[in-house]
Amino acid sequence: MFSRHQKALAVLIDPEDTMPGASMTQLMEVVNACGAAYVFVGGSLVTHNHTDAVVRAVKQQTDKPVVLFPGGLNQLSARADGILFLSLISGRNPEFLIGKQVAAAPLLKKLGMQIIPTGYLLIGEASSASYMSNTQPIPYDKTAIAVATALAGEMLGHRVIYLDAGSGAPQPVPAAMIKAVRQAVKVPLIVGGGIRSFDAAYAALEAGADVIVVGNAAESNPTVLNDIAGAIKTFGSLNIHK
Ligand code: 1GP
Repeated sequence: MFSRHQKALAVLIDPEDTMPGASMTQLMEVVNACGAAYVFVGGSLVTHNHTDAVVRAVKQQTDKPVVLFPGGLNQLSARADGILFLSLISGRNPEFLIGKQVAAAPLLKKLGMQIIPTGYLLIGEASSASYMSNTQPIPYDKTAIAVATALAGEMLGHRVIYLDAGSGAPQPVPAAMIKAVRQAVKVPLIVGGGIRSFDAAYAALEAGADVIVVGNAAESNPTVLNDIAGAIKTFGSLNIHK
């Protein structure tokens, strides 16, 4: 679903913050108009079982692929086009490396959606994701550890590497780290967390991100997506990938 040859924007909808309704409709109008390639759905802490209703509402409002980015087993939906089948390889918590995946696999097999094996790295400071997963993120300046971890993820068979500074991160993943990981692995690279502006998006893309993920900034001000999509356009691609 992801490509190393065309840069793309994914907009993240956290079902804890955005339910079907006026604010989702407003967000989806901008998502459709700005040329985002994907909608991701998921969150670190979702306290209800309405993810399916959120995915249904999103699918009613866009034809872009909807990809689950689940923080837990209560965030699955048969209506999604695919799932980032995450293994939290920056951490050492077996539940998030393999435990939840074992619990989810039989159900996912029945649902038949595209499974995207994803080596997931939390970067930077403590975040909701690091807290909820009981794992330590890789510090912003420990580039060599991020590179070694991403390499191990690729060697283990992950098809995508996702560097995430965490939702609402004060600083995005540093360009130097993205660049070093990009040089080390061949698989597509997703980068997210704290990307709120054209400049931050441009820096991540220039450093080698193939897909940038924007959540919080779009939830609080959907029109920022137009600026961020502009950063994608400067790299000559704004496309929907299947
Ligand atoms: C978090 O990468 C995503 O998992 C998006 O982060 O909400 O900060 O954009 P933001």
